[in-house]
Amino acid sequence: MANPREAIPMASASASASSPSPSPTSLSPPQIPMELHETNRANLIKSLQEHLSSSSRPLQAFVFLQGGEEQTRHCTDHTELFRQESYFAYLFGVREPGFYGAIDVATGESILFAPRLPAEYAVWLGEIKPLSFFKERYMVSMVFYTDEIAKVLHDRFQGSGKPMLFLLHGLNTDSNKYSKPADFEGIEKFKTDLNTLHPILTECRVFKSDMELALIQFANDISSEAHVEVMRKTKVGMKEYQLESMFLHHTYMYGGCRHCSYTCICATGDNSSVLHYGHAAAPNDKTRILPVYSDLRFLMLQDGDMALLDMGAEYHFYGSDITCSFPAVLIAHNAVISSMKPGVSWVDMHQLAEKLILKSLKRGCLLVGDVDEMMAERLGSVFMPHGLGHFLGIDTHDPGGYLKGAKRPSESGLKALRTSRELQEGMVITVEPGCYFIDALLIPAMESSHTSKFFDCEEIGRFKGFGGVRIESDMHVTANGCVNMTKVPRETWEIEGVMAGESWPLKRNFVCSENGMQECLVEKVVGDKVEIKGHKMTKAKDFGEEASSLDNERWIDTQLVRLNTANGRRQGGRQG
Ligand SMILES: [Mn+2]
Repeated sequence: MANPREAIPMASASASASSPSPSPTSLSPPQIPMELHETNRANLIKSLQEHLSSSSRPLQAFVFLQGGEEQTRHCTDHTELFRQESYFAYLFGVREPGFYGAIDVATGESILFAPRLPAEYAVWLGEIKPLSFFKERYMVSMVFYTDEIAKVLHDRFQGSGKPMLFLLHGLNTDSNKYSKPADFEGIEKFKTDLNTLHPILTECRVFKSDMELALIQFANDISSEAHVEVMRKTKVGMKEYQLESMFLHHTYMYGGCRHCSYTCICATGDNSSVLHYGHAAAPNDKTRILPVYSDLRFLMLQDGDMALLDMGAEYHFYGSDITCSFPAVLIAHNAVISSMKPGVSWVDMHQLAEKLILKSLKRGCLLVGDVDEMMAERLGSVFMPHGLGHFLGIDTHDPGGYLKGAKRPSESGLKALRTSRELQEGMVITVEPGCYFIDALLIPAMESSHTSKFFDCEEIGRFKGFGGVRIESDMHVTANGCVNMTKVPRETWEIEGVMAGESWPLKRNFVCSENGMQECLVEKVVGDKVEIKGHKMTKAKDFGEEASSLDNERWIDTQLVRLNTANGRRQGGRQG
C-alpha cells in the first residue's frame, strides 16, 4: 500500500468552526440517461427470447404495453398530476400520459405510439411536439400515433397469420390488484398472450442495473439529506405536517423531486404505532412534537413524544424509502444488514430481527421467559406485525416478491412479508425492523393462554401511548454482502449531535476498544487506514495489537473506527 501520508485528505479537511452556515445541500439532480430504458428493454427481450426458444415458440411477436392515462378529480376538470405507470416507465421512461409502446421480440426494435393531440392543446398546455421529438428523447426506433397502432404492427409483423401481442396481465402481490392489459381499437385483429410477459418482465425489474442503482442512490442521498434537515429544524410545538413540509421542500428544492415514493408518514406519540399514518383521515396534523431520540428507558424518564418519520423522494420514477426514529431497533437493523448476502433467506432475516427485538424487550423487563419459546408462539409479530422489508425501485413496494407458484408463509408476522425469496446480487431491498405497542395486537396476546405468561403487564402498561419505532434503510445486495444506500444518523450520539447543530456526516468519530468506544476526530481516510486526532484514549494498548503504535503514528485500521466518510457510511468495530 502507498504511504498514506501522501494521499489526499477526504473526511474533514475543509469547514473550520468559523465558516458561515453551510449550504443546505451538496447535491444536484443528476442527468437522466435514457439508455437506462434501452438497457431495460434489451434485458426483457433477452429473457423473453430465451423463454420462447426453450419452449420452441416463434419469436415473431410484439411486447405491447399501454402507458398510464391522465385522471381528473372525480367529475371535475381538475387534472391530477400524472405519474407514469411503473412497467411502462421501466421500459420506455415516458413521462407523458396516453402513450402505448411496442417492442419487436425478434429484433428488439422499439416503437412508441403518441396520442394525436388536438390543436387546442397548444393554447392550454403548450407546444405540440412532433413525433421526431419523442423518438430522440426516448431513444426508440420509431414513433407513430396511437390511431396507427393496428396498421403499423400489422405492417411490421414478420410471421404468418394474425400478429401475436404479449400483453401485461398479472397480480401485484402487495396490492392484490391486476395490471391492466393494453387495449386499443383493432385489437381483435391480433392474437394475444396474457400469461407470458408479466412474470418475465417482473423478474427483470427485481435486478437493478448500474444506471438504475445510480438513480435510487440519488433518491436516497437527497432524502437522507432531507431527513437530516428535518432533525435539525424540528422544534418543540411544531405540527407533524411542518416536518413533512420541510422534507418535501428539501427534496424538491434541491433534488428536483416532484413526486414522493409514497405519502409521508410523520407520526408523533402514539400515532407512531399506526403503520401507515399520514393518510387523508390522519393527515400528519398533530401538534405535540418533542422528538426524543434515545432508548426505551431514557424515553420514559424524559416523558417526550417520539417522532417516527417515514419519508422518501422519487427521482425519474426511481424511489427511496427511509424511516428515522430512535434507535431501539437499531440492533436488529444492524444485525440484519451484517448478515445479508446472496443466498440468505429473507424469512430467516425477518426472524433474526424478531428475535433481537424480543431480546431487547426482555432486557427492558417488558417480557419475561425464554425467547425461543416466544419465537415458537410467534410473539415477535405482536410487536412487529409487518415484514422486515421489500424490494424497492420504480415502485416503493417493487414487484417480484413472490414468483409464480411461490407460497406466502402462513404464520403470523411471516405472512406479512412482501417477499420470502433468497437474496441475490443486484436486488435492492429495504431493511425496516420496527417495534410497536398496538393495542389491537397487544391486548389479545396478553389475554391469550399461550402468550400471557410472557408479559410483565405493569411494565407494558407504562408504554401505553408510546406508539412505535421503525428504522429503515435501503440496501443493495452485492456479490459478497450488501451496501447501505441510506446515509442518515442512526446511533443516539449521531442523532443528538445533528439535532444540536453538528454537521452531517459528523466530524466526531468513535474508536472501538475492549473498554468501549472513545471519541476521536478523523483527519484523513486512506484506503483501510484512518488518521485520528484528539482522541481521549490514554493507553494505546486499549486499541489492541493492530493499533499499538497509535500515539506515535496516529494511523489505525478503519476496522477500529466507526466511520462516516464522504463516500458513504462505513461501520467499523471489532467483528464478533
Ligand atoms: Mn418500506
